[in-house]
Amino acid sequence: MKPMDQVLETSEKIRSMEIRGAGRIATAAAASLRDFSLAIEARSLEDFNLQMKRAADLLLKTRPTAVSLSNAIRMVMKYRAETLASARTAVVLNANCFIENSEKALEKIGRIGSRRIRDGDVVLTHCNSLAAISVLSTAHKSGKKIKVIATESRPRFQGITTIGMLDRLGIETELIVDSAARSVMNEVDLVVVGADVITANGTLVNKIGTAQIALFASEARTSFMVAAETYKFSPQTILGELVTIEEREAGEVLPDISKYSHVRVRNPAFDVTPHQYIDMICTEVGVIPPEMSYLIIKERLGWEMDEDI
Ligand code: RI2
Repeated sequence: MKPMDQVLETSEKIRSMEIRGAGRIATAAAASLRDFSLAIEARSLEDFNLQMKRAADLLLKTRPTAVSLSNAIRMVMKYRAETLASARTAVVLNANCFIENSEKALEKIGRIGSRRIRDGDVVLTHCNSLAAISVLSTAHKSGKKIKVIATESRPRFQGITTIGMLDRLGIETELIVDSAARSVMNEVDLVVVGADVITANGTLVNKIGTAQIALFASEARTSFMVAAETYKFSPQTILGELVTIEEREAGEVLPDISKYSHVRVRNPAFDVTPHQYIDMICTEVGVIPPEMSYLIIKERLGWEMDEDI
């Protein structure tokens, strides 16, 4: 396989959602860039930089919403080197460092977030988030008896992946259709979801359906926690950039649209939850109120105002 074919293959897996989940696409992109850097033959440092940039651009274009992808690529591509050999070493180091930190972050989020779960709690989760599942599994492993209610998460049914994971962990789980979220909310003690993007003012962009669950939770006075690694925060939003909401193919919602003449199927993959509905964001550096997101971006992502302007 040619080096670029490996990048194309990973890009296609991310685009088609064979590899999915904000964290998983980020680590897959980092690993792809690392493997590409080791496999390419470059005539000079400039040639290496150019080839790396092409690969990074390909991966970046796969899914437009999750900022984890651009943050991961930015971190890997932040190499400064004088020679070809040191450039390669730096890319490998950056990528491995990102992947390792992201694994550690998941563990820490689990340890911190699980403290908010009490013995006997009922927790509702939406879609399939490794960060949210880390919180649930850590609570379960620490001996707390919990029950999880998981939504199906149409149209891609990531909820089925979630119930499979929870089942393997031995956690008592109930599966509901997305529209049953309000019906069960009065039984729920805590909602835990993941994040695709958290903006500078603490707004959450996550799987379609999250915003209505947050609204229901707020109405029922149920706590709402977001579990997210700090690389899910968006530096671009400090500059006023809006988050692009990915619209996916109609066929994911309705396989045969051809028999209708006047119907258009809309399939936004994510929605926006205002920070007022979020009680806490559990990151690897601690639990923060959403209003502190700006500080996470400045301090954790080492992001400077003049970058990208
Ligand atoms: P982790 C997923 O996006 C879901 O929206 C999920 O909440 C989020 O990524 C975070 O997942 P998609 O790829 O990074 O299913 O916590 O569209 O695993």
